Amino acid sequence: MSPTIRNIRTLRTLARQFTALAATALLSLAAHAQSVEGEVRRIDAEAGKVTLKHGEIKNLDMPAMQMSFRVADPAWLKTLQVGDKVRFDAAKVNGQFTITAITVSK
Ligand SMILES: [Cu+2]
Repeated sequence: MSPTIRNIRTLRTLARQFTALAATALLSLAAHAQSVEGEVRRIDAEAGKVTLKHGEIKNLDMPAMQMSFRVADPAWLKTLQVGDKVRFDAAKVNGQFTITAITVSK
């Protein structure tokens, strides 16, 4: 076997291993549940904000309360309805409390 063919085989093996790793990483991302429980109280599409009654937000050192959040993607607001139970992640982005991920609980 020529060195070139051996190199190509090694590259193919590496590519397969990389693809398998990437798939595993994606799966673990998909399995990651948003960390905070909440309930939608008000939606302000124009302002790109949603008011949630939420549980403790550990990464923001915030107790349970009701408050309004900016959403990272305003299109998410169209998927929400007042009364929906949600799980979400929040962070402080440019000084504003911002929802970085949100899913409606089934
Ligand atoms: Cu709060």
